[in-house]
Amino acid sequence: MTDCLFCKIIAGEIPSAKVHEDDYCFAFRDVHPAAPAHILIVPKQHVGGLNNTELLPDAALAACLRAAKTIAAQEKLADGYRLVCNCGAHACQSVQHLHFHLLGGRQLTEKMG
Ligand code: DGP
Repeated sequence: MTDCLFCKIIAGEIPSAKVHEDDYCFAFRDVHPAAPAHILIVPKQHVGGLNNTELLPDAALAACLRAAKTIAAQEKLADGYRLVCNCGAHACQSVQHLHFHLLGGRQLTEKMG
C-alpha cells in the first residue's frame, strides 16, 4: 500500500531498527519503547488490522506469531514477554497495518488495560 507507514518501513523507504525478517513478516524496534525490549512484528502483506486477517494467508499470520519466540530468544527474554495487538479505536490502534507488539525485558504488570 502506497501511503502506509509500515509498508514504507518494510520496503526500506523509512529507516527502522530491524530485528527479524522472513518471507512473510518483518520486525523492528518501536520508536517509542514501552519496555526495554519493544518490537513490532508485522506481516509484509498489507492488512489494516486484526479484523482483516481473512485477507492474509494463514502462513503470514503464523509467521508473525512464530517470530515472537525467535525474537524473544534473540533479545534474551528468557523470563517471558507479552504479545499485544491493538485493534481499532478503543484499543488505541494508531497505525492501520496489522502489527503485534512484543514487550519484555522487565517485570510487566498484571494490568492489561
Ligand atoms: P499502535 O498504537 O498499536 O497502532 O502502535 C503503533 C506503534 O508504532 C506505536 O507504538 C509507535 C510505533 N511507531 C509509529 N511510527 C513509527 C515509526 O516511524 N517507526 C517505528 N519504528 N515505530 C513507529
